[in-house]
Amino acid sequence: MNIAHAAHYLDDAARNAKAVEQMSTSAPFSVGDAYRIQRASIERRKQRGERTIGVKLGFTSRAKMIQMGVDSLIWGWLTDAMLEEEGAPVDLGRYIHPRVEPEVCFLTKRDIDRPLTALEAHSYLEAVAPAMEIIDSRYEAFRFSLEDVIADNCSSAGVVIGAWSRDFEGIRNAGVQMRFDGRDVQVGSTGAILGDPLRSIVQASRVVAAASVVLPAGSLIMAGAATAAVALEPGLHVQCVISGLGQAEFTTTRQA
Ligand code: OOG
Ligand code: MG
Repeated sequence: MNIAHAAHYLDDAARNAKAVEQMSTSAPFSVGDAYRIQRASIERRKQRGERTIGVKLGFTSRAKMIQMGVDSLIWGWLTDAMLEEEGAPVDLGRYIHPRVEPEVCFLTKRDIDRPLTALEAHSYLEAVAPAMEIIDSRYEAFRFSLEDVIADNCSSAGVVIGAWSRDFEGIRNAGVQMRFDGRDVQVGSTGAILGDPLRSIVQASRVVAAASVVLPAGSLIMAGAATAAVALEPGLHVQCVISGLGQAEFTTTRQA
């Protein structure tokens, strides 16, 4: 596997919003190489002026593992270019085949530079918010192996974050609704995320420490979707409501 070549291939697919063939079907590669490709593609983004603002976890719920047929926890990078303004129109033109999923987002207040225990996790957090991730696999038909999706920065494409709160207890087992135009399209519980979304902090600390990365204070951590993801189309009002925590919303458009 040529790491730089693969990173270029996936980065171009993202920039041009044009799907490409899965890589692992023609040339299998390791999970280690997949993370090397991911890292190299993030370096390309940084060279264009993007800034990393945190990390996201994937496949932290059964619903997501079943939907995508992958059952290992994965992680990827979030950059400032992925932030979509909450409450505002999102232009789907820069996406290939976007899907939205309901998530919980954490904001850290201390550097994370080692594996944390569940008891410590709390003291590393500044705030929590209802959020949505817009995922957009760069692979045709949204189909991939574990290695493919890691190399593709775990389908990361867009993030919408609602109002911040400090109610870390209230999010442990809260009802989750994803709504399109006021209709529920997915319902679930934050408890579906690793049994407790606060565990995503423990998991995130483990994966970054294993990669010898320090996650600076002020980083975002997306805990992973509580339900399966739903395909987006233009002209929708999209809302994620988390009981007791609040909501995040956006509308979709497609500019010609
Ligand atoms: C991979 C990303 C998974 C999550 O929240 O589980 C993910 C994908 O489903 O394309 O973001
Ligand atoms: Mg996600």
